[in-house]
Amino acid sequence: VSGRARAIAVIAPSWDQGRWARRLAALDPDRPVAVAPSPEAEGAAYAAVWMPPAGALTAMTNLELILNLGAGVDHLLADPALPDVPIVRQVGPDLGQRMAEHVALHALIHLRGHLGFAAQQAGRVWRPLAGPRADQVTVGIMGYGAMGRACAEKLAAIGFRLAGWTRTPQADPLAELFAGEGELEAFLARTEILVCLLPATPQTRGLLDARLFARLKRDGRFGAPALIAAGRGATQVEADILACLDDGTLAAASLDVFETEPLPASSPLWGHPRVAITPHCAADSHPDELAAGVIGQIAAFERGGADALRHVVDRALGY
Ligand code: OXD
Repeated sequence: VSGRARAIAVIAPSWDQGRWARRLAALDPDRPVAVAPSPEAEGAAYAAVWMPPAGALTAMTNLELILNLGAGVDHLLADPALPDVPIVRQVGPDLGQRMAEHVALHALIHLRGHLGFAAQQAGRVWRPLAGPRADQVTVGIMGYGAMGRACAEKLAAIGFRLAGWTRTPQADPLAELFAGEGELEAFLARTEILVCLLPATPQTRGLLDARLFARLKRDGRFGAPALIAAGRGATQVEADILACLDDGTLAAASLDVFETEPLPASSPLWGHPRVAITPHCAADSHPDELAAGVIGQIAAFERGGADALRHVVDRALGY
């Protein structure tokens, strides 16, 4: 409608859409914000989405830009009818801070053998266990983008030694970085606590399997390695995680993501004494924190077009 700002549609049916819409409208009062499904949402230029139902974006004939309200875009890219407009995702400091809190907590849980103490407490057992210090243990981060870097900062402050694995070669004073398939072996050979933040792409599907866990470092002060998975469940083979926990290839695991979510009640992971489970909330998106970034991206797009956008998704790479 001429004279009116181009509208935003909020399409996030598994979240509190009204709250996102109210927050976006409060920050950009001249711009209509509509919650889907509605004719207003269907006519909007901008789609602010989290796991939109299949077809919801195809129906938006005025669509110019998709703003993914989380970091991962695997579910968007799985839609064969996804409109050919730019997609931006969340990569900012808020999600980085949350992910870093989660990863630092779980790295310390494994460093200090806390799952063992929890089991002892349940049995009223008083038995001190001494392990290594953080500076004697290497945490290896697979997926060393903005979130991986945020984790590295917190882990370095605690004293951990750090390694990172990336798709293309990078350098970082905080961590020894390894790139690509060719350097995966060297990365795994020094990693004692493996943190996986990788997106789900055809290249990462099922990467965390028994063969990979067997290549982690196990002859240091830390002993058998631990896994912290907080990227996407599609990157892991849960049957292998269980088998490796049971045969000692892995000492323990912290899992925030799963092959099937919610994790089915029948999964043996739930009751495993050396598994810590969280329900995919390591780095949740909060409208109060992220709405300003969404509005900022739209303002940049209206001023400078697609070239002015940040954190644009590369469809071929899948993130
Ligand atoms: C995300 C997530 O992708 O929370 O942001 O999984």
